[in-house]
Amino acid sequence: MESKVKELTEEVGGVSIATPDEAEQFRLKYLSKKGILAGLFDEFKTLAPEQRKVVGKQLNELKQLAEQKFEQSKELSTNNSSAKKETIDLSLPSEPVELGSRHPISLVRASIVDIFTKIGFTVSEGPEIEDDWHNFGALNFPEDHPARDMQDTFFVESDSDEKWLLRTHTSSVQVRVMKNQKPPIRTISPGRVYRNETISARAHCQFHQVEGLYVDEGVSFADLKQTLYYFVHEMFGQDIKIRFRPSFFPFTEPSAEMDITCIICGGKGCPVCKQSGWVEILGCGMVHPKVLENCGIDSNKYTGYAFGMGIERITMLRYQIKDLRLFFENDMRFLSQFKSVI
Ligand code: 2NL
Repeated sequence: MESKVKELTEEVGGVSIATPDEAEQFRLKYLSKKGILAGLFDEFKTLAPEQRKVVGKQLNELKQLAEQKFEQSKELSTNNSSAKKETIDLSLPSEPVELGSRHPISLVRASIVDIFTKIGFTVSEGPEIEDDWHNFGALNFPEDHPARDMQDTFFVESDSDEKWLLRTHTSSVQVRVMKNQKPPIRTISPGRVYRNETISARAHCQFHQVEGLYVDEGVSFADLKQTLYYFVHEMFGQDIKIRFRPSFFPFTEPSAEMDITCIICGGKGCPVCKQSGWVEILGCGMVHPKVLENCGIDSNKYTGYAFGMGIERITMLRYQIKDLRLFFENDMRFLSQFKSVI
């Protein structure tokens, strides 16, 4: 038995294990319950006590050698696989860094601001939570006007006697400008406004507006028309036609609404313009003398024009967007389409 153990020690010492498969075969052959070593230990039990001393030592050494070999092979195979996983090709170009994009409403707001600041308008901003006077009273809204109703306006709960609300237009900002500055006043006020509307493809409870105001001596409706002609041609191109229709607002007299040729069909008639060839883009008029007086401006000396437009509407026409709700959902599939327009 002594020579058998010696032979096996040499054999085990010479084995080289390269793959997990070979390691398993090695374990089965030498170290498993039915393997060669288990057989040798069974045989060992039958030896005479004086033989056991010598053979026992050799057998234990053989067992240790086999176990060592097997353990080493395990390390080898795990090293190999982790080395494979971590292979990095340092010559590859790096991942591109994705740039964000500006929201279409911000893009159009910025173009509107550009167009008007080029001809001398300043930009004025103000609070989104307003008191009743700045939003309605100063603007000549009668006490029983439906806009003052809960159904149309979001009121803010407060302990004071004053009624507070979310502004329904940015005219409230222009009221502040007129109260604080002397004419000539030439300003636009872009910003978020709120109305208690049922949300649909064409209406939302929050949207964005740009209002314009020009107050000075001798300001006329002709000035208003020319300024708006200039705006539309800058915004939509020189070929666009414009028409004014009479309208009514409590804060302007006379009042008008302005249509432009439908951008989608070029005036031929389509579902967007309801086959009329025209789309409405803004309301305007001469500032009501009562509004000037409410803000401390002498209506015998000064006149003014004003206009207001929804930024969503202009953006929908400019980019042919059919559903207003897309502006507020922040769906990346929609927003990332404006990357190239930065
Ligand atoms: C619309 C109509 C309009 C104004 C806004 C205004 C502001 C002051 C005085 C008088 Cl401080 N008027 N703004 C005038 C006419 C129309 O907006 O349809 N907006 C979306």
